[in-house]
Amino acid sequence: MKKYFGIMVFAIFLVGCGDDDNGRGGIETVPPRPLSEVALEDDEEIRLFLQTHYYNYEEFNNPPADFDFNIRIEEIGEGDEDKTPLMEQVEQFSINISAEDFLIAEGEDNIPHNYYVLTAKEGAGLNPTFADSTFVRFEGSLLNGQVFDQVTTVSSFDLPSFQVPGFGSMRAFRGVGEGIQRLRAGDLIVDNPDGSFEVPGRGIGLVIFPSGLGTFNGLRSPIPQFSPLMFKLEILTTIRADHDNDGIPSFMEDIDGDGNVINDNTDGDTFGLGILPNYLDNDDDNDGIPTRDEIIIADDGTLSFPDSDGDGMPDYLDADS
Ligand SMILES: [Ca+2]
Ligand SMILES: [Ca+2]
Ligand SMILES: [Ca+2]
Ligand SMILES: [Ca+2]
Repeated sequence: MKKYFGIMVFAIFLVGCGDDDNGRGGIETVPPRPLSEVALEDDEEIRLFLQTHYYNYEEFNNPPADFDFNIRIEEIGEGDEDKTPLMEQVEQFSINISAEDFLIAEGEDNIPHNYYVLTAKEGAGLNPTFADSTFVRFEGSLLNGQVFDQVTTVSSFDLPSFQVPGFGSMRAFRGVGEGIQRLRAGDLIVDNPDGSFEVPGRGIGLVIFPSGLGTFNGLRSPIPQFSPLMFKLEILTTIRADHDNDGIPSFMEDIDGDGNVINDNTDGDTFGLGILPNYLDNDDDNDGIPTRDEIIIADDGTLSFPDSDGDGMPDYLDADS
């Protein structure tokens, strides 16, 4: 806990100055620590947590009649020594993060960040892609169990939003977007007589990620700086979005194939203060012909991409054809 002491004092100072709680004041005045150093430290903390805790897997394996399908995590203590630790039940993934993703310190590119996903109940539907629009329930907490955000009805998450650089509210929880993609959605939506609904086939799981996939050095009370985070997730449905309605599903507008649609902007054009990436642009090569008129959509929905001048660049991305 010692390392947080100075930060607590700073947080109190910020409140005293009437700053908002989104941490922007802190970003300008607290120098961020190196991503690589924090990533290793966070991973150690997460792995220790996974080795010393277990979840109610026995209930998920043989659900009692009144089971609420909530993940409950306990510390392995006296009488629990025979429980299987989370470490043996999670899958480990890794993605690279660069300092520029936070619009902060320079010089640290492609630093590996491990995150861990537990599938407590496999969904009956599809895996969301990185460009899908999803409907989920979630509960976000610190590793000590303190809950800082929760939606028990339904929340809509457009997954590309988690990859917009900077400290926007979504990028600060990129690990959530990654976790959602590793779980499966439900299939059928069942309406209840009282007007509510349920998705019995929904996927239920947990993602635990380092602060480089979270708020990092941002101040978002009550999350301390450089804090690993944990989210329980229920994936209700996922929609293969076509954000710009040009006929090409958004996940197919990731031209460089890096799992991120924000950084693909063939014609380099802008919109307002930001860029207009292909997945939001209905004329990707800016030749005045809508993408929809430069591709072929068969009756069964199959797409094909003509290349009239044969230069290897399909017409819809090729300004001179
Ligand atoms: Ca599209
Ligand atoms: Ca991309
Ligand atoms: Ca075009
Ligand atoms: Ca061409």
